[in-house]
Amino acid sequence: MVQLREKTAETADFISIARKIHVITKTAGIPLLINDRIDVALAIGCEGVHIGQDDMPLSTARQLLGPEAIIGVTANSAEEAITAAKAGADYLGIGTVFATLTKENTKSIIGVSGLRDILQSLAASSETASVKTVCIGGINASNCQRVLYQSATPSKKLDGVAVVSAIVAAANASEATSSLRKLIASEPPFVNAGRKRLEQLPKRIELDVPTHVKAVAETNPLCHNMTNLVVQNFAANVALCVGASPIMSNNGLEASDLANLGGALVVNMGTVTPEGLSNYLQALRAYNAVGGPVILDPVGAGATQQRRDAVRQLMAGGYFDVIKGNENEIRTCAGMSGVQQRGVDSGASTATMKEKAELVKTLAARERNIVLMTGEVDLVSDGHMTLAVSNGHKYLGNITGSGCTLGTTIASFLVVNREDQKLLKVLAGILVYEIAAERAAERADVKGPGTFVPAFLDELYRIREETKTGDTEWLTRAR
Ligand code: 3NM
Ligand code: MG
Repeated sequence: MVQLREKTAETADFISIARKIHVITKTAGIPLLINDRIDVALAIGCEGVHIGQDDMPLSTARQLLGPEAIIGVTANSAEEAITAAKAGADYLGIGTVFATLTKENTKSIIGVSGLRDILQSLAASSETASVKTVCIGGINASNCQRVLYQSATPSKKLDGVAVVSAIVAAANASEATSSLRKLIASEPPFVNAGRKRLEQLPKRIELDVPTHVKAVAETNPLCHNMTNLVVQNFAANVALCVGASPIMSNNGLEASDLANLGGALVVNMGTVTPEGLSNYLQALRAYNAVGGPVILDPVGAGATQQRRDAVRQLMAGGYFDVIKGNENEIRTCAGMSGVQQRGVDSGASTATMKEKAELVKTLAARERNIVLMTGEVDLVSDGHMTLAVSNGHKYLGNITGSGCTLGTTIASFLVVNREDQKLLKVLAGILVYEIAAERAAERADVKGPGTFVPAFLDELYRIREETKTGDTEWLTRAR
């Protein structure tokens, strides 16, 4: 549909523009709606109007335009959406999804999770469940597929998207429109791999885990780390030991070339700066565009305002296949208020295992990805099934970068066997990593955290070499 949105023209000019456009849309068989101005719609006899919350009430517009007219209403909250749907709106324009320069005085930026909440509220009642919906605000070719995918609830999803600048500010409006149409009719590149849901923890774990360990060792997948300056060296060594091919680059400009080489990306915001953040966002878009797996390590996410903002922008800026963090970091990602974190340590928790598992599962279901909360017991969920892993060793908490390099390991595992379930590959990465730590800590030459680090690298390497030859005894330690 075309909506004519004209905020400054005199009425006579508005009507004249509208008439000309209506000739075009009628020829194409496409409805034309007028924004706000019922009088203009009546004057030219077009198909309907779009009204905002501060415009003429829907019931009055309906009286004036009749039952056949298409009337759309702007909704910024679940309450507004439900009211408009019950009052007989034909569709809702839900927004503002992302900050946009196109409209002044947008009420609030609801993000993809706000959009999803509104769709869920509409789905809850039969009176509102069938209203058509589009989202609006900052939607363009780079994010429309992800927004449609991540906002979808099991019972209601968007019918489409509404855009202004993505078409009218494009060099070629016609090409931009057909490209958007193609995009929204297909799923984003990142859903194709690993989307089969894991229905139960398979007996196959003894088979699956070694398969993935071998695949990493044999194919040396590229693992692109945008990581903090504390762990660059260690992360590169861990990647090499599990069999991946690491590249450490924080330069967003080369991310597109790297993404095209078919690897995975780790975004670790341990030493985030404003410039770093824009590099991460650029890289995230590049990997999303080709469906390359991306893992977010929101280091110290709740510690400072800068970090909270960075997490929000990253999660709004693209799709992460995996979000991995400690309890506080995961809470921050879930957008819970009142999370104050000291430094990057996880701090003491008062939550029960059940509450933590619920949080992990809810966030994964909301983001339609995998969420891993590390701790003494690691909890990992795809939004349907949640697994607990209790391997590992306390030395991992006494050295720097153990969380970050787990992210690197998992990223390396996400690249291989692309059709297989992501949850199993994440599990494989965790098990290799934590069982290597247990074996290292038990070695007679390991006296503490200092001697642990090289022994840990050795054990990562040994586990992969053993697995290559078919020796999977190490996996019997999995808990
Ligand atoms: N309504 P662009 S946002 C017209 O939130 C309009 O209700 C909005 O423009 C709302 O696609 C918006 O260029 C502008 O971001 C959308
Ligand atoms: Mg309006």
